[in-house]
Amino acid sequence: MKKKIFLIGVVATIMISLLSLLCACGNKIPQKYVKEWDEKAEYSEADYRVLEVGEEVRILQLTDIHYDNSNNRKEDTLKLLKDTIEKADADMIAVTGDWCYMAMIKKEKCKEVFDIIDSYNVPWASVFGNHDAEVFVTKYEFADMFAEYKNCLFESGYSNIGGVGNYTVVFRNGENILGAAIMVDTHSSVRMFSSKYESLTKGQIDWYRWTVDGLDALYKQSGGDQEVIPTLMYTHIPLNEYADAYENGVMVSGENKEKCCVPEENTGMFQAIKDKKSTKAVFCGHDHANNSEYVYEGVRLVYGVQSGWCKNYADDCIKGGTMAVLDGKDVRIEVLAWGD
Ligand SMILES: [Fe+2]
Ligand SMILES: [Mn+2]
Repeated sequence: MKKKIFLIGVVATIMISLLSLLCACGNKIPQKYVKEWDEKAEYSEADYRVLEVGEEVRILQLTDIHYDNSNNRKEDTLKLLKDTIEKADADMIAVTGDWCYMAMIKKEKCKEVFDIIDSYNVPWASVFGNHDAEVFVTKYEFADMFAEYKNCLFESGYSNIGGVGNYTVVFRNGENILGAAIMVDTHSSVRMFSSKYESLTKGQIDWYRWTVDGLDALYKQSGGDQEVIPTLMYTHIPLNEYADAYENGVMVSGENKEKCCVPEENTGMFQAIKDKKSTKAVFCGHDHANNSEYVYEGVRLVYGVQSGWCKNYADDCIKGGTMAVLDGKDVRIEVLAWGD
């Protein structure tokens, strides 16, 4: 019996090693996505995309759609997406990852969801979830797919700071800048099938600081009258401070029905957010049973409401989308519950 268990262990180890190797090979950066960041370079027009908006900007967050075989309500999911987008009347849609677990679905199937979102002619941005590129499909293959959609704002971003899809969207009303959304890739598990998560890199945090400085200079040139340009951050895996907020923060709304699955190590993004005084709110997904909004040390930490279903996980939680309205000073946050 022991021998049998040992053999199973050996086979499993070989399989995992082979899969890891396969993924490692797929991680090579295609030449067209190589873009080196130099901290000393000046922030320029190439560093952000612009969205023309009115006097306020409405951003609809959709998250953890999971259009894969863990989703036992796929038809409802498509209906939820359509209903929520129609109800939201948003200027931008931000999808914060876990579109579909790629080990459980074919790439083409995932495009059904992209097609629906793109069909509304609302610009949409996305960051990756831990499951999107976990097996078989790389983030660069996703980037290729996103590039086919005329309303998609996704950018792979600098290739030497860590992650794929760290980028910025500036909201402009004529000559005035209202604020910006900063999209941050929160990576995957430390190794395949683990529920321990990688941390944000030093490169990403340095890039964030540099980006806020650059954005603020633009903002001031355009006549911005706030102390610092107001920004929102969109990610997938919650920052470590979500767990701290759960313990010590002030809950504004919603509920948490599971623990906050944060990275093992806190590398300091929240400290950078506090130092820069720009980011009013952070929006994440990942923990499907959590949809709380906390204020923690002056920053709003928001869990987006899940926009899909996974069998036997958070089935009884509110589903829908999360609306943020940025008016050039502050942000109002509202849950759009599906079925209400
Ligand atoms: Fe998820
Ligand atoms: Mn996730």
